[in-house]
Amino acid sequence: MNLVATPAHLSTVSSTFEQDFSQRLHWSMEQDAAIEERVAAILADVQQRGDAAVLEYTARFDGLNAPDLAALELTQAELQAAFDSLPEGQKTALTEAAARVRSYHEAQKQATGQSWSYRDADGTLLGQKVTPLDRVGIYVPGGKAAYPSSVLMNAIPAQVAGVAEIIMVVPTPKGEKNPLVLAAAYIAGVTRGFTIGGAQAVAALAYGTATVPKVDKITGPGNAYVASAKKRVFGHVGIDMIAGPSEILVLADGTTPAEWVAMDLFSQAEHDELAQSILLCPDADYIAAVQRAIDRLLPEMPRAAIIAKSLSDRGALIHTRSMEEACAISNRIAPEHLEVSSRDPHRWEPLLKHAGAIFLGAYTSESLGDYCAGPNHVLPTSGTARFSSPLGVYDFQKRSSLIEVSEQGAQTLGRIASVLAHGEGLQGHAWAAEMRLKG
Ligand code: HSO
Ligand code: ZN
Repeated sequence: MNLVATPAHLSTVSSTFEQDFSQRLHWSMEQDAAIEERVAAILADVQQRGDAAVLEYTARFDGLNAPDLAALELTQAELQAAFDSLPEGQKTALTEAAARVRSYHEAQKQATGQSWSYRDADGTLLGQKVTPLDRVGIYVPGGKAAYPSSVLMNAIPAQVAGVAEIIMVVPTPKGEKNPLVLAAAYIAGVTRGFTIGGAQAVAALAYGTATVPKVDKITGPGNAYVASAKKRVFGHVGIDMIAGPSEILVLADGTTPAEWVAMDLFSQAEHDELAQSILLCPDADYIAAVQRAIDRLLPEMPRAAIIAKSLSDRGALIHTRSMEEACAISNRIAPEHLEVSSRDPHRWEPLLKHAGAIFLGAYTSESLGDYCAGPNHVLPTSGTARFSSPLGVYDFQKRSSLIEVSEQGAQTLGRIASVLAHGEGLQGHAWAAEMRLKG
């Protein structure tokens, strides 16, 4: 991993630092034009031909042949059987993780997902009614990145929100099902599942086919085809976010064992060669210790090649002048995961504004958050934590405004509305308000 030069004070960051830094941080949101074209064609085809088109693409791209789409549905019995046949240790871990994720999201619903109303002085009732989405689709990637934990993180908040139907799609090349994914679907309360994936699965969920029901929103990560398809169907259905490669930024004061920090950097780097791991620290000796730990531990890692590529292309160990400066740089990066690996994390936390999830203290490894701490691991990446939030119960709810104007309120509001409606030249609006005025 490269040691990026010490930045000068933030307001006068040196131009080479800025350049090197922005190059490393850069993550193109642009889609490949060829992919865009292919995805557009697949979406149009599925919209037109429904089941038959989905079946053909599944045979072509996943090598999975079936007489009809119904044959690619996962039955509830199959999901349950997958769970039942897991080794005890996996059953317990999955169950405990699901319970913690559920409790966290229940607390979130309690705090942020309730209807509310009040009456003003005229007795007029004003409020907001919160309701769940009726039906959502969850995309679960297949192959290398098939994460059962992501099934929990997508399905549980939907269920807690009160979504009646949760439809999971998961590409299943050659029909080889991942038992942990099916078991997680069972534990999380997925209603129906189909072994389809790619743009064709997104299209099936967005438009509906004879077999796959049309949903109201599609969540979950996927490859470039899935990302492109989600963007294209947005508006027709809701989507959550377009997830980029994983990121971790560790703010260290030099008091955590260097191996712990090295492994935390590895834990995101091992996801993907494009993943990003950054350390910010005011202590040069500690940075050198982390570098030595990286060199020592890397050869033992089963995914050493991916980690090495991710660290050398996009990683950085950055020597800052102070922890305050490290916090300011972190805010500019707005990382997906931010570890405050400090003896005194609560001193720094108030300075941190932009991050998908903030992990406080030496014992809080990011990996615990990925699986079982409770908060969601679907988080904004690529600097989007500046304006967006973790996936949550609120993504599976919507709000309707509630208004009940009293007779008295109609007098007060009627006079205001009448003036404004005349100002806009809308006579019907004005008269609707004026008719309710007394005398
Ligand atoms: N860190 C990933 C989630 C994940 N990690 C799943 C392990 N499994 C999201 O950024
Ligand atoms: Zn992870």
